[in-house]
Amino acid sequence: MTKQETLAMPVGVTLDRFIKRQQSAMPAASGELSQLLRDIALAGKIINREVNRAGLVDITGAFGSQNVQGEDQQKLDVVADIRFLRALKNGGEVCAVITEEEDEITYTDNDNGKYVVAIDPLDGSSNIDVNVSIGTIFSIYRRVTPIGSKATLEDFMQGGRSQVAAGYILYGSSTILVYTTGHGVNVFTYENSLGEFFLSHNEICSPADGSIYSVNEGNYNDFVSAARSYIVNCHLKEYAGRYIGSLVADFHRNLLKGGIYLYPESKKYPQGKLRLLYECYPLAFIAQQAGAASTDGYQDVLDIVPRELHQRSPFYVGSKNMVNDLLLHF
Ligand code: P6P
Repeated sequence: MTKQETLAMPVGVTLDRFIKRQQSAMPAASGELSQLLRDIALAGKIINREVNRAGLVDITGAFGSQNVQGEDQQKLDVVADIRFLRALKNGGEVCAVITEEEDEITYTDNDNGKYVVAIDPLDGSSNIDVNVSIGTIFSIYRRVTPIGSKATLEDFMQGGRSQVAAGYILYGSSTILVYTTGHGVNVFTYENSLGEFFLSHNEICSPADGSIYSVNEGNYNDFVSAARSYIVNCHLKEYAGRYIGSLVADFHRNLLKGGIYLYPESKKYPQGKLRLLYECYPLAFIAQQAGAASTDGYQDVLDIVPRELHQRSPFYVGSKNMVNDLLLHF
């Protein structure tokens, strides 16, 4: 089977078989990344079950504590954080993790793990108790510090173009896992009755144009002027405003249908609200691989230089031609 045949697999193949076939198409692959992707998918299945049960077992309310963002931690946030950290620790392929829910690096005690992971275990958590779609966003790097040593900040400060894989899980009307390893973007839909993810969209190619814009217009007066000017442009073109308030849900719809998501810098968020390492970089990688684009208004998001773990960034992502139109306003 040629690499092209291997990579162009039929819809309906399971995630596990897809990962195996992709690995076989890359002789240098030794299986650790494949196993890491399986570990993430397993945690996603567990969170999917928790999200589906949330209304029944009272784990949707605020947990009382606050995360590094100063946001009330919803119980599902905490559950998701624990589940992903446990899956990554038990999987053995990861030596360290940064997560939105923890201030500092979390070490897995697997110092022989080749990879580090940056993750937002459950983004959009303010939507949890009103049954709106929420998501997990993850980014994977090969560590740069010596295997066997303790991971350091340097392993997480490699920059967006050093990601070896990135993806998201969207817990919505159906639960999907979307990821890239730099060879295109594929979508897997979860079949609850079988406990399996099945390939449902092969090699996504995002429309170059769109007529959907996603932004919280309530903050319009607070946005940087270039963003305000572009939003007026959207009004004049009679684009459809679609804003779920859950980044993964807005991103995924725009990726498939065409559109642009905007979270500009503002007086309230002078560096932007979204987090570079576990929200902007992974979605920017997926956008790039699907023929879409991203920017902070001044450069491709993947080229932003990371300085700290929970660094914020302005984030504009979506159809290539819409992002290019936006840049004309900066
Ligand atoms: P706002 C959720 O908190 C989140 O990080 C994204 O999922 C979402 O797009 C955005 O923030 C919503 O922020 O300020 O519009 O409520």
